[in-house]
Amino acid sequence: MKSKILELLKQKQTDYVSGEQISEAVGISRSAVWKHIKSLRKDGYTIESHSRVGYKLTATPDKLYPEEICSQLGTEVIGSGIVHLDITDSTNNVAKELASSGAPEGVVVIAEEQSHGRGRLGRTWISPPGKGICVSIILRPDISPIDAPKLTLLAAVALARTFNSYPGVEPGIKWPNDILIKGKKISGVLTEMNAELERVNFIVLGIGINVNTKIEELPEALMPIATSLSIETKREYSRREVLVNLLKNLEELYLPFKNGNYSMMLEEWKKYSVTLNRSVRVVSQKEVIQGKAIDLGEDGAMLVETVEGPVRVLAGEVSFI
Ligand code: BT5
Repeated sequence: MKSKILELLKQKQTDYVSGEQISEAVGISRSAVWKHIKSLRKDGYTIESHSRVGYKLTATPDKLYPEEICSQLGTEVIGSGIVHLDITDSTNNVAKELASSGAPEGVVVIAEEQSHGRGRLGRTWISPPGKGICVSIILRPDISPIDAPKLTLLAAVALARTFNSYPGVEPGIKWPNDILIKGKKISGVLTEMNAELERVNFIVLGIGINVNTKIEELPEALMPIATSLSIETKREYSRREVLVNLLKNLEELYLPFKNGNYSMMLEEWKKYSVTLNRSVRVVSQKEVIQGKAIDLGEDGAMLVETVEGPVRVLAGEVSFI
């Protein structure tokens, strides 16, 4: 009901819509219309009301509400459902719970704030409320668990495409899951999986983006290594627009991936890579590998030329040397 009313108010834009028109169009009583208007105001929408003329929407809050996202998506799979939360511990946790209880592919969980945003290996993702994007997407590809890392690469390409569409922003992908701008991290991907030996049950792609985050809003330790779209270009962005852009890019890459077509995506990854052809140190849970990053395998592994010969690296933290 609320989104229908919102739609009506948006259609009229500068004009008033009478309570009677809304009640007829939506099929509810005038007092029910009033209740929904109150609730929309509580959500942050500024709606003027005048006794004889009705209601007029004058401002939309900077929130990632499903009504605002859905109307602009036009996707088949990604965004098949949208869950919005003002605050949660981690959108990946919520998405995993939803997926475990049967939520379909494409469901997106968005939070304005996370109290325990996670990175890989127990690390933290910091996101000042309302400044960035914290989003998790449920996927159910028919793939084997060893192919799951490709989805991290796919998400990185979708992010790079998204950032690349803003003038003055040149994104680079640092293997496997960081998006950098001028060497500083603007976004990270946390891919989590629920699988059996041969089959993936579901994958949750968790993505964090610094959009309008100011450097002083981040902890001191991150200041020298983090950046945001607005730090880079000295202007504010509609988080809604950035999210819609990202979800569309994800869909554009994911639909072919589901049909086994991902070689173009891997080529695009290489185009955006800031890791290939660089001297790197990769610290994994088992070992430290040092050498030149020379290629990206079909499986998402990075090929490092070491003094003892080429080594395939499947996971780890890269630093440049
Ligand atoms: C990542 O891990 O970069 C994955 C981040 C994924 C976050 C999203 S938000 C939505 C979803 N829900 C979650 O709980 N998580 C996902 P990793 O490569 O391990 O990097 C973590 C490191 O990035 C930290 O140790 C910090 O050094 C750095 N970091 C943390 N917050 C940052 C920020 N806002 N901007 C830049 N760097 C940050």
